[in-house]
Amino acid sequence: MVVTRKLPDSVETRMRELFDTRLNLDDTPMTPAAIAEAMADADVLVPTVTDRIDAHALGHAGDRLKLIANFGNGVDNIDVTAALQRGITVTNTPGVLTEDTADMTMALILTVPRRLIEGATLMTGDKPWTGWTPTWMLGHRISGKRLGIIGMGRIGQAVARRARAFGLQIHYHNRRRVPLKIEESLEATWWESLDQMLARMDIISVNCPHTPATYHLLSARRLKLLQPGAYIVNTARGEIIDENALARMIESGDVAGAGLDVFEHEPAVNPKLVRLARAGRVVLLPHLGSATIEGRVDMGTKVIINIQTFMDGHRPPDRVLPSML
Ligand code: 8YV
Repeated sequence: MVVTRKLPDSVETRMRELFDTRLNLDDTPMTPAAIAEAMADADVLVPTVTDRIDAHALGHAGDRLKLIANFGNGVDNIDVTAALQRGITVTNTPGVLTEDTADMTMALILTVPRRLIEGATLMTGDKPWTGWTPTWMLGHRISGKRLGIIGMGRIGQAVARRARAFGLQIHYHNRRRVPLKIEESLEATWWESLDQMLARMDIISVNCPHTPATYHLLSARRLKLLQPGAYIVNTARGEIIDENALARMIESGDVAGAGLDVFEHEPAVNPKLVRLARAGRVVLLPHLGSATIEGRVDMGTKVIINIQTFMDGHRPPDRVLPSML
């Protein structure tokens, strides 16, 4: 079995105890050639979001490769259809990073309108703080505003629970309406039309997976539907937003600001967004949504359970099925 990146020590130790494991102790990202080589020899591959397991890479898979146990929830780094066609099972790690990702989403929902980063940066800057004034560095109130959640799965619902406690009104767009019981408990309003929802929200939170259907879901056309005072928070995947269009609209004042934890071409960050961040208009984070030691250990445990179950001849619990794509 080949693990492409350094994982928490306890996870690596357990993997070594249970399986014949090749680890990546110095955490150097594997080149496509190194991944191809690993896929040719291994029975199990444990990749992460930083590895591209596309149809070309899968073309190098040896007959032995039967399981790709992704260390991560999103599987947009893997061509799952091509893997399944080759008889390779794909698993992911759902559930264990829900609360951490929702916390980070809520943090951005607070940080952007309340100008936390600008304020914190000022306190450690070259110029001393000149003192409190009644009209200086005013942000916008969270309470009473309308939050539009795109993608009301586990993470979207966890965001909604938090947001309600901050007095936000919950609205959502999802392919399928969620059960009435959940809607009622969150006092959430379903919008069948994403366009109509976008036009009426104060804050948008992106919490859906990246699939061919959600690529640039927030296109230039849809971004234009937003109110000029609206903010966007994205802790899902950069590809869901047309980043260039978003940057242009923030620059021109047609969107108030954004909090982004994910980017279209990670680890590259759009220079326009970096300029806007320096100007205090957007907050950028380096894909920290699930970055807690507890979360990463839980993810590792899920990966191990998926592999062990598969090796024991059973269906692993977190199989990625074509209907999920
Ligand atoms: C993970 C993520 O850390 O699980 C996901 O989908 O986006 C991240 O929070 C990453 O995928 C690890 O592979």
